[in-house]
Formats: sequence, C-alpha cells, structure tokens
Amino acid sequence: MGQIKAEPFAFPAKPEALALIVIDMQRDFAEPGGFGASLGNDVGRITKIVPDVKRLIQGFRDAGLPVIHTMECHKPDLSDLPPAKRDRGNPTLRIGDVGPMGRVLISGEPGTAIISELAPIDGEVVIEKPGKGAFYATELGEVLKAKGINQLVFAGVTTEVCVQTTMREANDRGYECLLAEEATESYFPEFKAAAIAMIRAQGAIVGWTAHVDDILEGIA
Ligand code: TIU
Repeated sequence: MGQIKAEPFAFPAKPEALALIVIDMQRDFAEPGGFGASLGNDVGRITKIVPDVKRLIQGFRDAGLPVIHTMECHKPDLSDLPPAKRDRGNPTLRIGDVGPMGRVLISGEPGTAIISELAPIDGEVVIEKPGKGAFYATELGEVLKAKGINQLVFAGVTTEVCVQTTMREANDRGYECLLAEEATESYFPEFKAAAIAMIRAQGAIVGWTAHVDDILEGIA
C-alpha cells in the first residue's frame, strides 16, 4: 500500500494508520417508513450505493484494515436529543415517535439498525452517535487513538450532512480524510456534487475524494 489515486492529488495511505468509517447506513435513512422518508426524501437514492459500500467494506476486511460503523440514534428517554433537533424539519415522524420500523432513530429499534447487507461483523466497532458528526459525544476519538489510526476513508450517508460533518470534525482533529465517491450519497444530487467539490477545494482543505476502484486498488 502506498498512494491512492485521488483528487486533488494522490492520498498518501499508510497501512498501519488507515481505517474505513461507514456513516449511518441505517434502515431509517434507506427504507420507506423511516426518518429519511418522513422528511420527504427519496430513499431509493440511498439503496443504490449499497453494492459499492459493500465492496469497499469487503476490501478493508480482506486487507485486514479496521472497519468502523456509525449509527445516528438516541437514548430511549431522549435525554441526548436537544429539542432544537427534535423539533426541526417538520417530518411526519419525529425522532422518538413510533413508526412502521419502531421508534424513529432510537437505540435498539429495528429501523435504527444498519441495513442487513452492510451489517457489522464480529470485532468491528459500532459507534452510536446523537449528533450529525461522529466525534461529538462519542468514544470515536479514543477508539481511533487506541488503534493508532490517523487516516480515515469515509463512506455512507448523507454526503453533505453526517459524512461531511464527521470529515470536518476529523480534519480539525488532525486526521487525513478521504471520501469514497460512489460509496456516499445524498437525497439531493446537487448537494453531493457540491460537498465533493468543497471537500477537495483549495488543495484538500477538508480532505481528498477518490473512486472506490482506486481505493480498493490502493489498499490491496
Ligand atoms: N437528513 C439527512 O440528510 N441526514 C441525516 O439526518 N442524517 C445523516 O446524514 N446520517
């Protein structure tokens, strides 16, 4: 492993320091009846990336590199859900309400689970996060430090919300960040395109972006 072909220039991958973070590939964002759909979004856009996310995860597993999963969710008593978050967005179902897949975005509920095709395997870390960013109010920073990780490849949803927020948090904490373009998606194609452009602008101001094929070739 060495360089991964990327934009705006090659990503200097270090095998001992690299992990994959798969953000919020949960039923609540990808299936009808969940939180994403309740906000009025076309969740079919999210399911289309599943094959690319799956082969990226498999590539990291095959290379013996860590795969870390995140889930946006809250405690059943909603004590980690600020009213400002619960009240916003005018969804038909609010976080904590009972929907067709159980209580929306609540830890342990069926709709909160990672979709079955991308389920974590034994030994993989799963971070439950109450915010859009995966570092806020979670153990992610300590987990990465313990593993000696300082380079992160990102996949998951949505590109401009939880993925970009987490990349920005990671960038400020000193991690080198690479976004896998076909393994992330937004409900809004123009937002995905804009997020990719702004991440890699100004000489990788937030990080790099790369195609899944080039990442898999680089870590093989
Ligand atoms: N609504 C939306 O685009 N995203 C979220 O609420 N969460 C994540 O991005 N995971």
